[in-house]
Amino acid sequence: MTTAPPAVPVPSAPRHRPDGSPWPDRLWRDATAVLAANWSHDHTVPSRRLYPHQWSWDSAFISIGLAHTAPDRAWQDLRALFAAQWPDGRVPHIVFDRATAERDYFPGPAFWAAPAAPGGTTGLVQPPLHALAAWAVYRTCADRDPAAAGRELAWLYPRLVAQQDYLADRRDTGGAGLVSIVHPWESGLDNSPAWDDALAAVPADGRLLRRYQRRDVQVADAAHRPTDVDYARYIALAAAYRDTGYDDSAPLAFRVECPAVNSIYASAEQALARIAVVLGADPAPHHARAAAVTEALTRRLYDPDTGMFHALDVLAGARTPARCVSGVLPLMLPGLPADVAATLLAQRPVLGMPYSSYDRTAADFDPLRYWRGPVWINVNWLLWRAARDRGLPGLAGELRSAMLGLVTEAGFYEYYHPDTGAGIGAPAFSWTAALTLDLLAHP
Ligand code: 2M8
Repeated sequence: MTTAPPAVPVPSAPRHRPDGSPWPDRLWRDATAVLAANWSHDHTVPSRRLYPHQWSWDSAFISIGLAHTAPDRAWQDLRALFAAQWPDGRVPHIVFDRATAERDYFPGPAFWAAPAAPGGTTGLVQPPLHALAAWAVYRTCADRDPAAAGRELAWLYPRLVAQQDYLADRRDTGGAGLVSIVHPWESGLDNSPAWDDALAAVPADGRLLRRYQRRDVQVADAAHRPTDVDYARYIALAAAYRDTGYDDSAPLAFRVECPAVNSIYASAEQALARIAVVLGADPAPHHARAAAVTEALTRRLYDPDTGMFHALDVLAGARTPARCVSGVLPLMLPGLPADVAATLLAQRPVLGMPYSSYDRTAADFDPLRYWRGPVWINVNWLLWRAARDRGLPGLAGELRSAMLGLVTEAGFYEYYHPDTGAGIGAPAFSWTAALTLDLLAHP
């Protein structure tokens, strides 16, 4: 379904820098052009070279931006992803593009294939951001074509519910109502120091990397990517899960409760409650699960001594001491106790502005290596939304200016150097372009 480039309406809302001068008009046009160039048949790829397939939470972020310029593509991106949903409800973390060669991404479809599993996808998941995205796309599109937006929402709703039910029924390893991830890739914050302790228990078998070849370091700077030791562990974990037939009840070496994943999981229930009201369904179960997850998250992952949340290694029964941006993402949750929210807001000196992915004061803070220091637009966008929802216009304004400043100066990169603002990782990166559109549309 390759169609002509979409129309590009420029928002009428004023969009000015803090000093009153306007953000350049080219930002809107260039962001739109990045998304048009990354459109592939029926979905958007995160990056043509580094990530040439469809990624789950990328599609959620991307649809939020596309809603402003190409509503049909916004819905289509979500549809393509949910068309690949597994019978057990899981939404795969990658849907492989059949037209893309196996050698263009590792680990590709042949690596993930398992006898009883649906083909053409991985068996991992990513943060369930899609209900929030569906609601955001609906809000952007409903004024223009309410009937079409309502139809899309009605198609997605049962699938979004099944996605949440899979996580609730199959991933509550800790038994407290939180989701456990079984691989760092499931967090989306793949290389975060939050996983270092839990990963240390996973053997790093170098033979795995001799048998397979990393593709990422052929198309990106190796200093910006995970080390070979970490990558060997990623491959070992993925192969072990695959060899169980993606059985969540099998003994797996990595089971971690991540504050970011669980914040997004709870936020999804809030979005589903809003969607349910529009569709005439009952919002009460969604409100109930959102409240229960918020309570469990605070009880299990919050550390009053550091004033932030920390990932919990369920198998070892230990919280990581690492202070990562995931540890302040519970700001997304309206039900968070006010005193806890206040301590999260006080973490600015640790994480900086815009927020870095990791503690800037830590000895192993790395401004270049992905998720171990650099600034990411997607998590800053989530915090910007949280600040707006919490009635913190000062913080929301600072985050918006900081993000727009980065993309204006450097372009739409995958991530940014926290000190110099230089773009790192993949250029022409889809979620950065998409979320820029959303920032520009919301002064
Ligand atoms: C990165 O992850 C992939 C594996 O899923 C990779 O490194 O190959 C992460 O930043 C992840 O959050 C993102 O969804 C993906 C595609 O942008 O890239």
